[in-house]
Amino acid sequence: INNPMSSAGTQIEETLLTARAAAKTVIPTPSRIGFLGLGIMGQGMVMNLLRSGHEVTVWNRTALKCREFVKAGALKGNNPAEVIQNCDITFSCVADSTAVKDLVFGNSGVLQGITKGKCFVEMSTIDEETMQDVGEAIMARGGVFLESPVVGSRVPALEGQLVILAAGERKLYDDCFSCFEAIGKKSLYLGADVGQATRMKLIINMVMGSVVACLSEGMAMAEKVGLDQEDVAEVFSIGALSCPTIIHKSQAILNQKYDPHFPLVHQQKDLRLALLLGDKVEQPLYVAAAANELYKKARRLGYGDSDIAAVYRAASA
Ligand code: NA7
Repeated sequence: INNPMSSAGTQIEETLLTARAAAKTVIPTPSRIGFLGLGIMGQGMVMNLLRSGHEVTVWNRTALKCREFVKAGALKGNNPAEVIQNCDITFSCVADSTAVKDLVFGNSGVLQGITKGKCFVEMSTIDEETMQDVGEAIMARGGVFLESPVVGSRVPALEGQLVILAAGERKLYDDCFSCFEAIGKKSLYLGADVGQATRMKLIINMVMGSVVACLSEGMAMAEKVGLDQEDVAEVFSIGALSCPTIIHKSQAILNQKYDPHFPLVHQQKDLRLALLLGDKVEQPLYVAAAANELYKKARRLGYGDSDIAAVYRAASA
């Protein structure tokens, strides 16, 4: 009944349908684009690259996830090295630092495909040291490197409304113009210093994780003191706290709908990484540290693959 392959297939078909609904005019670069990682974020980004007329070669660890994208016009690479060899600019968006290291330094990995002038753009949210190691390794082989984590979750990825944060080689940032146009509503170049974009992304996600954790505690307390959670959500939606995160996550809590827009396990990773960054620069992070504990508890309760709104389960346990 619970065949993960067939459920992956259904989710991807839904992704394709939603992505088709978005419309944008982009003049695609003639460069051949590679994309490694067809998770929640990669799926939306690749569809928007294809829709805007880019030539895209995809690869994913679980190869089955490539199928719908090939049907939609993508080419398929057999491994990361082959994608790099066949493309001019290759993007990567995978789970975490371990995944990035496997992908870049592993057998038939990115590094093996890098030759002089090959361009690699790392979009995953990882620790700055790994990002810098990857950048140095790419450049040591004559490649060109840009880090570009993105702000936004499943729906902004599908609708081409991400915010792209970039640092590294300026020319590569410029060469990515049509790709960033296709996947995002805004891109920012934060300088040549690789790590700056990651730092910005971690701060944004640290604040978001703390906000959603606090919302969960508020909703849990509302129930304990006999308030109707629907009333609380309504007051949020009309007051000064009315913003997409509070509105969508309070609705998710009300409806107990935790299908992943932003997997909880990734939110906890980002809090953990933000805490490490705070440690380095002696910045106290009391609120984020407490929020991190709540997400850890939610993971322990089995909600790692659910949406971050499931942190409510830990708050209300
Ligand atoms: P998902 O939906 O959890 O997808 C994770 C992706 O990472 C998916 O394509 C995985 O492949 C891939 N992955 C995980 N581990 C590995 C290893 N070891 N090697 C290669 N590929 C791997 O994440 P999102 O799309 O929501 O997020 C991606 C990033 O953007 C993340 O850093 C977020 O914080 C922001 P699979 O399909 O499981 O074979």
